[in-house]
Amino acid sequence: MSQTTVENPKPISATAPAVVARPSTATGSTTERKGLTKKEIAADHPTWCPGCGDFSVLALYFKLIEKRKLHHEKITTVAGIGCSSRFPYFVQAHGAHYIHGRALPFASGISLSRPDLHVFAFGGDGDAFSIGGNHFNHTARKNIKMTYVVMDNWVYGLTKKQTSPTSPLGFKSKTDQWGAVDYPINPMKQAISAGATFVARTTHTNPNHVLQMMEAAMDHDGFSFIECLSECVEFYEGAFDASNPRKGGVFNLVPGSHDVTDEDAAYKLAGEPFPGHFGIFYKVARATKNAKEAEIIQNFRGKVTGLKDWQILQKNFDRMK
Ligand SMILES: Cc1ncc(C[n+]2csc(CCOP(=O)(O)OP(=O)(O)O)c2C)c(N)n1
Ligand code: SF4
Ligand SMILES: [Mg+2]
Repeated sequence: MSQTTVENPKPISATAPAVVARPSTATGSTTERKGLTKKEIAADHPTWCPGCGDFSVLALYFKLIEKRKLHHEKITTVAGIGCSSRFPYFVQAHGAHYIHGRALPFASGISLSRPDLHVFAFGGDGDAFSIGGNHFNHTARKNIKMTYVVMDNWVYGLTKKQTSPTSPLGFKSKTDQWGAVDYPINPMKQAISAGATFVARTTHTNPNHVLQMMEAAMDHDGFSFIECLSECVEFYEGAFDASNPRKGGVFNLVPGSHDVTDEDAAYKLAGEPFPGHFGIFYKVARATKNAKEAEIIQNFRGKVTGLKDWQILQKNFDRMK
């Protein structure tokens, strides 16, 4: 099963300088385009509760944009509904705060029609695995190029404490006053089994690691999924203490010997009891839907040379009569 071993990334180096040198012009002068600064990319002040883990994820997204010198026309930020899904409001860039559970179909449309930019989707455990569960599975199996960060807080935060699909058994909430009785979803297993080609796990309490995972996910040619633990201090305080060394927990990286192309080994990691390991569990190369569709379009265009796009479309409609 294993082919070449793709390593979990090495620790990140210092942030690169913020000025991009562009190729010299014919006149010999150099056009410089500065990368976006945090100030330029930050929009409204986030309305999250003080101490919410989502702040950390947003800050690291800004850092990623700064570090990788992503310009406005090269990124878009999409989300569904939930506290975590407010994310695009706080980013001064193209994006959409879309329908509950429907971030991925919307993001898929952008990804398939705009291969020149990278789509980031953000959302919560409810948005991803309850109402959006079907879309998650299908986007993963189609391997549509984008990065999906699920800010998992094991609860519905926005609607004030209902049991979510990732809430552990026994969790007392407004919908399970005597404790949750339904077996929770394991996001990592779900992603691997659905066909995601990049599956990683991180936590908001380790900023360097979040950034590393976001960078690696963005560089992956396919559907890249990150489960990022993000504490809801209002309705599930202390949920992830066991993974936080500052709270007496342990943060263990995926062992260096782990082969990320080995699906069985990835399941094994995913099945470990909390807090488990953090890092890239699974990463394989498989043709994206983007590439397959582009090939179909190119082949078709080859057969109808000389026609404009609207004429090809007209021909298609005529044929359907
Ligand atoms: C169609 C629809 N159903 C239900 C809701 C109510 N609702 C809004 S957010 C949410 C759950 C959000 O939970 P999660 O995705 O975990 O986000 P969090 O707030 O925890 O970050 C629900 C049930 C809605 N807005 N739309
Ligand atoms: S309710 Fe929870 S998830 Fe929502 S902003 Fe507050 S701390 Fe964050
Ligand atoms: Mg949630």
